[in-house]
Amino acid sequence: MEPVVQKAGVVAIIGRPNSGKSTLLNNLLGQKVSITSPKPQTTRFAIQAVYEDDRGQIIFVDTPGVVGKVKDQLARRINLEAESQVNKELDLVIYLVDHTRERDLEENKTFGIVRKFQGPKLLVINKIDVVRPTHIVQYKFMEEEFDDVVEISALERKHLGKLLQVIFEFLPEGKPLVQSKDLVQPGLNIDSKTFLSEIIREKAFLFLRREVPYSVTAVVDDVIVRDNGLLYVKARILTSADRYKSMIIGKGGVMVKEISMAARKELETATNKKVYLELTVETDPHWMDTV
Ligand SMILES: Nc1nc2c(ncn2[C@@H]2O[C@H](COP(=O)(O)OP(=O)(O)OP(=O)(O)O)[C@@H](O)[C@H]2O)c(=O)[nH]1
Ligand SMILES: [Mg+2]
Repeated sequence: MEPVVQKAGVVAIIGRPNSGKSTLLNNLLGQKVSITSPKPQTTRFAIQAVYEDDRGQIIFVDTPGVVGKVKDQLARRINLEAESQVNKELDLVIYLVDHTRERDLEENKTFGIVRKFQGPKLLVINKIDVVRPTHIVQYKFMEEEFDDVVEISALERKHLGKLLQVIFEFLPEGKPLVQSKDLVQPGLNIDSKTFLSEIIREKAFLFLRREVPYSVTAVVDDVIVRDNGLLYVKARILTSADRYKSMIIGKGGVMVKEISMAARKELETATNKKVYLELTVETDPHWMDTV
């Protein structure tokens, strides 16, 4: 039976770096739209994606985590992103916390942003698949500031159904905000070239150490479907300094090869095509000015 009441709304996922926001978004959608990694500020811009079922439509907004210590202008800009999303029209905010880490200044900075939101707020405690260490008591303390609390494991997809149910409860009645027929993919603000470059950046984040990932971005210049069905992707990793460039290339090119191979594999799964990835590394001291 068709339900009579349809719900619709915009829901932002806010949380400190690494709390699992992008993992949650991908697993709610059942499809990757946002890259993830164990390093903070993997997400650099807000990513909007649509979830839909017979209860209605949710536009999720995945936001970058706010870092405590700002090291460069990129981090400064990324840090403003979550706050600017909260100032937009939202129907609900999900505050995603990682109970395995202590509440600290960084966490409180993020909580400060969430607090400013006047509408309904959910406290979502992530990573419950991890038993120890836990600082869950510090987070439970905040319960009364929220309309509801849900414990989940974004990674292991635990209680995501329950979370969706609670989200729908708090959303207003309304018609879908985007027409499903216009949707080719759930991501609203990422075109296919951007998505391919994000996958490459994700692999760079996974393989590169220390501060090197923060010196890079990825750009896709060409995507061509060849006659034999092969997808040819020409891309560049840009880095801010020569000393990083040699680290990204690695001895005899091993590092860039590793990044490239991992990216190619995932691009093949994502596009369902054989992929040839031509990946080069370039120094561009000004790339941060253009993103
Ligand atoms: N054990 C466990 N790990 C998780 C869970 N959710 C996410 N992670 C891991 O936590 C790390 C960070 O996940 P992301 O989804 O990239 O975190 P994020 O909040 O989007 O981080 P930023 O984009 O940097 O703000 C990754 O290594 C994930 O695999 C979970 O439920 N359990
Ligand atoms: Mg993220």
